Amino acid sequence: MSHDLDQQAVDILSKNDRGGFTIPTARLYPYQWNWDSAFVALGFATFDMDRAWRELELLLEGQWANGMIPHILFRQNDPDYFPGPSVWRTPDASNGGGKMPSGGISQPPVLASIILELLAQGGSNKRASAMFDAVMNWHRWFHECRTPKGTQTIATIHPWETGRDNCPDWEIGLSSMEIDPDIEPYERKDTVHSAASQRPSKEQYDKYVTIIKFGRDHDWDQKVLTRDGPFVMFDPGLHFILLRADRDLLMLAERLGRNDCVAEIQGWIETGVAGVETLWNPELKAFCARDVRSGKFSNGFSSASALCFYADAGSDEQRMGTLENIQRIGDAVQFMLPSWDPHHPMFEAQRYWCGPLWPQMNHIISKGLAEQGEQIIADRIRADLAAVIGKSGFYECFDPVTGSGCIGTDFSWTAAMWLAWASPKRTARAA
Ligand code: 9WN
Repeated sequence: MSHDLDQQAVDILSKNDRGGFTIPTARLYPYQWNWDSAFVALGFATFDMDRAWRELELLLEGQWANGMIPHILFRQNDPDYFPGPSVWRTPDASNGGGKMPSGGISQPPVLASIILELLAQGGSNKRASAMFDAVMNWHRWFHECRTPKGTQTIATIHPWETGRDNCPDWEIGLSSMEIDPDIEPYERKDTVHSAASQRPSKEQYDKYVTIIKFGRDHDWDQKVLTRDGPFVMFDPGLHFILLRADRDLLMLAERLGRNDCVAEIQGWIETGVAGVETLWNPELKAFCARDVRSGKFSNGFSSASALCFYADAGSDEQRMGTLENIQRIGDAVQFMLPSWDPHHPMFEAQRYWCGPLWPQMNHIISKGLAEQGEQIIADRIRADLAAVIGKSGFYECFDPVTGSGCIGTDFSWTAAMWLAWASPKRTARAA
């Protein structure tokens, strides 16, 4: 069976390959997405290292002059997806944007960490060196443009930027904003390609589009969006992923002889470590999202809360509290780790980021736990992903109670995470 799944995973990556970049899945997501591509590169690296680098090189083609790497690159217009380039209306290269139309927000910056992994697997220093400055500029952009009022904690201005679109984490920020009555009428496409019961609500979409309108109305000035935008929340996902990526970027700088960048990166790591305190919710004993303006914490444990190990952040007490939450949740579901706490009233086992488990998130969560000595839980998270893929196939995400697949089929990052991490063949090699 595992041989068949290995081959199926390779076939999915080939099928979703659009000539150097990979779409997440046909119809539902017909463009290149930022963190999807980074994870996909790990899958390609198991059988075609050159193609793995190519994926990342094409992602960098969309970088804006200010350093931001957008969440979606629109190389062509595809009517299957909403909101497309005509809705985002981002600036072109002569006005500070990128070489092609794109989203006006970013996504979790896993890129530096993936480049380091490719190098560890024998990838080329030359190709990594060619990307180094671009990645450095992207991290600088995050530290300058997503730290409201000079705080040390990374915030987001749009739920889509976090990659965890409709996680209940964002309820505080979304409920305190109004839907702009002047948003243009629109037709959703996601609910044509997948079950509406598993996708975000209409009210959430109206708010997502309201934030896009604000961005357009302010020429996508990223500092204005973080200062005055309708939605500004601290995100443990972005914060921990960037902190880990800063640590990995430091190793890259040392390995590639970029001593000129070392002090700047070390400064980012110092503020990143200090900035985790803002995210600590003592009531829940967990790192939680937090509304920047009201200071109110999200009141649930999300999969992003579990990323403190991956970032090597938090005190012993904070890590212990986090572990207790992970264990409690592990006892409540058959397949770890759900994206939202199953004991919370907003848990929904099949609705997008309100419960399902996600292959790419669980990969980095498990990696962090293993690095910090929590091998048993780390192994269970990997075995559970292998089990749900074996049971249901290469879905976008999975019901943590039954293991059934949700939303996108033949999904690229699921195939990549199988090849790079969950496949028994891979496990045998790692042992
Ligand atoms: C918006 C592509 C992306 C992922 C995100 C996931 C979903 C998009 C959407 O799909 O978001 O970016 O339209 O729902 O939440 O993590 O990168 O797979």
